[in-house]
Amino acid sequence: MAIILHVDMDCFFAAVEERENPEYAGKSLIIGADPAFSRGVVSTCNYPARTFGVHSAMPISKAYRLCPDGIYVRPRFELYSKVSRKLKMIFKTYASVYESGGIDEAYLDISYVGDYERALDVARRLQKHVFEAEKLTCSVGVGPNTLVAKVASDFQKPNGITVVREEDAAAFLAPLPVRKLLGVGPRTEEKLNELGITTVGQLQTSDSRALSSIFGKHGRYLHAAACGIGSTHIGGHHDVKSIGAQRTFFSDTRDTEKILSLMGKLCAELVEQARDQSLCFKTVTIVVRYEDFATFNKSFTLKFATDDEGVLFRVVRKLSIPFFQDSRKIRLIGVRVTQLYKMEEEQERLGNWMSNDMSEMSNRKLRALAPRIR
Ligand code: TTP
Ligand code: MG
Repeated sequence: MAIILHVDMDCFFAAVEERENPEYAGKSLIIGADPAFSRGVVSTCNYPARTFGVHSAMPISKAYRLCPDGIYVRPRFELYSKVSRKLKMIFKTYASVYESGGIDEAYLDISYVGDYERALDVARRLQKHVFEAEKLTCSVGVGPNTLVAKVASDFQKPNGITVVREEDAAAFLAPLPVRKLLGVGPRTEEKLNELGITTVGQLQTSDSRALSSIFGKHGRYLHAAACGIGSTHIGGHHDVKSIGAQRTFFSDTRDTEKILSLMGKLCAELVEQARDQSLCFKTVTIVVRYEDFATFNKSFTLKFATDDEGVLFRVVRKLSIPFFQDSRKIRLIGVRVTQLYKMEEEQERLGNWMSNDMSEMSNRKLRALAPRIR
């Protein structure tokens, strides 16, 4: 029997800023673009700000209308990445089978505990450990697979623990809106709602063949996911050839700030995933899909492999600029890194290339030597 734990930090960027700035305590805090310029979006906000209806990806101008007395702060991605790395070190001490789910979340296979009581114990210990070490709260979900565990971690935020046993999974999911399921984005949600399906329970009782005829292969997945059936396989990315992430905008856009902000987030995610596996990359590719579905790739290969987020973002920004000249709106963007090397091998390569004493340099210094494009 598999037992999977999913841990997700509470209002991550905002929580880190609150920790660093005690004067923000108790106030509504919104991390994102500068409301004075009105363009751009909210990255995240703390829980007091959420009571005004503010949420991630909302235009910052709308957030400002909803919450004019809030504190508005620009994101500091390098800081959040640093904290994320420390958190991941803590998470990893609770399971040898581990997978990062993004900058502030991870899946752990804790089947070794044997039963759900002990799993709850692990969840409590992990939460306490994270708080004591980093003064940040997280929410934890425990379930029979990654899908249920992820929904469970979101169920009692902030600072919650939700344990869902295999036999309770379908009933647990049933009252939730379909959007809560992994793989149901805004467009799938819209299509399901048009069919009169708004809750997971309605999806459970829908005819899976009818779903397949509308959604293709995804239809079968949707039905299984609604019933609480999911993967128990985590980690184990052997011989990774590439790491990539892409996102579709909720509505097509030509807003360069919004596009670059999402590009930044994708870069942070990619670097996170690369570092989790001690990988560094040499080739960076961006994908841009316009509103008419015309799709283009553009790549750049660095002289030496790196896992530096700043370098990655500079390359991505440079590659993106020509796409902003087009009159069409952008529907989807993606970032992919290939030519992956194990960090230690790359250090050796760099070390051989440079003088012997330079090969004694620390990781950080080596990273700083990574080529920069302007
Ligand atoms: P989430 O875990 O989705 O959100 P959160 O941690 O802020 O809040 P919650 O308590 O609900 O988990 O995302 C993690 C971080 O990723 C978030 O703090 C900021 C960033 N992010 C963006 O920059 N843009 C986005 O649209 C989203 C969803 C997140
Ligand atoms: Mg979170």
